[in-house]
Amino acid sequence: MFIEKFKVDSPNVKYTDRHIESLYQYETTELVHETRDGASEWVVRPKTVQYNFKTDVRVPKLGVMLVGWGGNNGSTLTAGVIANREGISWATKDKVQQANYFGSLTQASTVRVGSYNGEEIYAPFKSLLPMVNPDDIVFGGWDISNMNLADSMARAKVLDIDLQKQLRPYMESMVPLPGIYDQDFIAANQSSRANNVIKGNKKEQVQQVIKDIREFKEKNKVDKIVVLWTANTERYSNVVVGLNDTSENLLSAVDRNEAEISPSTLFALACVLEGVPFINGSPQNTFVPGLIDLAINRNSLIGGDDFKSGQTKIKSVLVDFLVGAGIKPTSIVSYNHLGNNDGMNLSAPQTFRSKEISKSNVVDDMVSSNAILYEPGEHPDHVIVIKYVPYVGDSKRAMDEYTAEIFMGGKQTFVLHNTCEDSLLAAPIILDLVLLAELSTRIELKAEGEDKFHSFHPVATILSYLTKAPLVPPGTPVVNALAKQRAMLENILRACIGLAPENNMLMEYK
Ligand code: NAI
Ligand code: DG6
Repeated sequence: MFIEKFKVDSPNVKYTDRHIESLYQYETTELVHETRDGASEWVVRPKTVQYNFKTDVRVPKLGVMLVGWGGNNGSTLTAGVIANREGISWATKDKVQQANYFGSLTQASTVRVGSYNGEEIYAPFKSLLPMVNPDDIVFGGWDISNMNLADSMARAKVLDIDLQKQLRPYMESMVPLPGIYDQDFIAANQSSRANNVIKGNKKEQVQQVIKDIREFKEKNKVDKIVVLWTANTERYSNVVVGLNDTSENLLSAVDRNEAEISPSTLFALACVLEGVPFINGSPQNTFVPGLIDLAINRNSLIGGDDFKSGQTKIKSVLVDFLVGAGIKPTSIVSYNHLGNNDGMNLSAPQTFRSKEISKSNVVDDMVSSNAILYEPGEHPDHVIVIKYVPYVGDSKRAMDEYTAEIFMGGKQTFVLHNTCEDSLLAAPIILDLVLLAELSTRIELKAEGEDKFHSFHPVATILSYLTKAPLVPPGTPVVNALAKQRAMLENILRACIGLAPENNMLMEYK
């Protein structure tokens, strides 16, 4: 059964005009290595930590500024949100299609809230806490191409033509602001696109981005802005001592106009200086140590890296299942071919390398969780291939072969073939990222023993479910397994309304 919304009735939860406050018992464990009577053993002690959560319920008017707004993802997301807001439907060769948010965790998935008369009751994920309604988002952003969003949507060749015709009037007047173009960081094949660029040195470019954010906020009368990079994949920046290793060094490197500071780092820097959340949807190391350092010092949210849309999502389910079942994946070979501008940019070795790194490390936590299957340091062979095939356009083909060792030396091989429009997978993920980033800036918490409420750590691990290479604070474990990532996010939001984590024990029926 489905319910639209619910309210929690508990002595540990208080609803006021400004906040939802909850008192929450976090059940965890403490491990110690003890020596008793000359023998050493691991001892696990259950531990309860009390937390107070306080969520500001005043949902702001949100501005979302996309870097790479005119790209396939940027134009598809903008079009999709307008189509939903305006209730647009269109004719396809199969049926009359209504706009929807399929693929969005916040808008199209549900959470279990309990049992009623022996029936499981589900509510929308977005009903857990007050979130921005996508209808109310004002979109804007930057692109090194000056094409308006209606023409960008046509260039992307993602959406049905009847839908495009209906959306054109809404999108023609949307023109991206000039972007920061540095041909050293993206493929040479992108140069013909770059007709809309911010001039000046790096310091001036950062100042221009800050000015753009302020003007956008003022012009559109929005309360808050979130900026998200969905521009081309860049090559990795070199991390160099004295250049970008600390916040001070990064800032003075920008002042010196150092060549090795990438456009994405400049955008992120502008956002951190302005206290605006910044999310990186591409694989490059935008968040060099100096930038992370600055974001932590200024408590400004950063999240990333690289949207987890299709092949990697399946990988982080399948390998988790295999390793969890005691089966040993030994070889994973992932081919991709695609014909959109992202594919063209990734045909250069240095940008491909960024994507290869991001796609390769996505099973590490699962492998290292099972020392029965893997020797220390042992890892499945994991190969990533990406080829540019213009004819298939945005309709990416992802082909995977998984080989695993089963009982008594047997071998099991899975072959997967996935075909779908890449941007239709990415757009709802972008929406979730900005909505959840905004929400997380309204949550404060306090563990027992702490005297003041504080925000989550500015490196937003809460967004991990949506990214291939989750950015985590130094010393924090990286979790790639999809079910764990979803559970983490859902359970934190449940804690904010004083509900226990979803434990699937179903004791009511035992
Ligand atoms: P796209 O190439 O269609 O769009 C990128 C846009 O960024 C282009 O319009 C380009 O002109 C613009 N751009 C390039 N450098 C810029 C800069 N410095 N400042 C402002 N604008 C700039 O690519 P698409 O398909 O939209 O993908 C965007 C990014 O998302 C890529 O890096 C891709 O690897 C990443 N991504 C995409 C996924 C998907 O499923 N579609 C999944 C994971 C990541
Ligand atoms: C080549 O695979 C193109 C990439 O931009 C991917 O489409 C994108 O990174 C999505 O990857 P995945 O593994 O999440 O499907």
